[in-house]
Amino acid sequence: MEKNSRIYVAGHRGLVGSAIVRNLKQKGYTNLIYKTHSELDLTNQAAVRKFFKQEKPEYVFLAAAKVGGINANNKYPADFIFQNLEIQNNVIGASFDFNVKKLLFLGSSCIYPKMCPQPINEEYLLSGYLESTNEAYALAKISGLKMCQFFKRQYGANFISCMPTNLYGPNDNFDLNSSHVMPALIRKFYEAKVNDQSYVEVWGSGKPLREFLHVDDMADGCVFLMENYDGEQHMNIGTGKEVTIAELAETIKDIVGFEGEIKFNTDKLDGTPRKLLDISKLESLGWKYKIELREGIKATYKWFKENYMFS
Ligand code: GFB
Repeated sequence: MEKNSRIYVAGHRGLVGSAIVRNLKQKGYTNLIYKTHSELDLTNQAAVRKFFKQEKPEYVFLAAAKVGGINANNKYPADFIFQNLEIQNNVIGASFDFNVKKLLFLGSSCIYPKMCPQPINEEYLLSGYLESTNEAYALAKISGLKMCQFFKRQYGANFISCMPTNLYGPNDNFDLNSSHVMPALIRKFYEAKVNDQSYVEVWGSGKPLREFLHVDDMADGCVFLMENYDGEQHMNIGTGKEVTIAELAETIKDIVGFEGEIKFNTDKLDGTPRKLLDISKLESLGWKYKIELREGIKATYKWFKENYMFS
């Protein structure tokens, strides 16, 4: 990938896409192409093909998706599977038909079976039942990952995939009904502090374990893979470290400076008990994360206070 290569970042305003744009610019890539959702609806195949024909991207980061936390995934499975398959098929299909040199497809660690050995090795894919709360999203992402592998195997297309652990950072979704746990708790503890509330409600038992990777590390890993990896095997990306939701809540409570109580609402779902990724394959290529969890949460909280527009 040359510094003036035509690089399309699909989903450039989202959590991951915006971080990839920042990372590419920092590394001196000057010819970035992106379109807002209103300029280009990726669920519209004709519009996507017209865009690829006109813009002729050489490299594609497919970071656009319909995403959400446990609550959104559990409530809207048809939307999650249908819209993500539409987006993936349109972008991967157009990338093949318009001779894109390389495409990086982004998925998620929820593609792995609910109960599989930890840490989760890439080979465990499809070895057991999926977690029910995000089965729809997981099936879409598994299909995208496999589609890239099959285009590489059948046609020699250089389409690769990366499966990240739970991500967080600037430009995340802080809506309390559709967000992931990290932005949700940052907002909940912030609002509890400024409104002098007596407690913050945390969903579930607090017992599930989660791994968190800052999105700037995720973006750096994606650009590293685009620059250095051409294999058929999908690649896990994470930190290899996990915390319980209760520990996460205590950390965010401390960083925000909230002095009230934490209450666990066990009527809410826990979801997958653990999903710690085995990141040894990516580490063997020479890439490792940099941003530790506490430092990343402090930076995200600072961004949140300075940028979030409460709806
Ligand atoms: O981040 P999260 O929504 O998604 O939930 P998953 C992680 C854990 O945090 C669950 C708990 O056990 C939640 O019950 N939690 C506690 C909360 N308080 C809250 C809260 O206020 N909001 C939220 N959202 N969670 C997602 C998948 O699973 O992981 C997606 O559904 C994707 O498809 C994403 O794969 C990376 O980590 O459980």
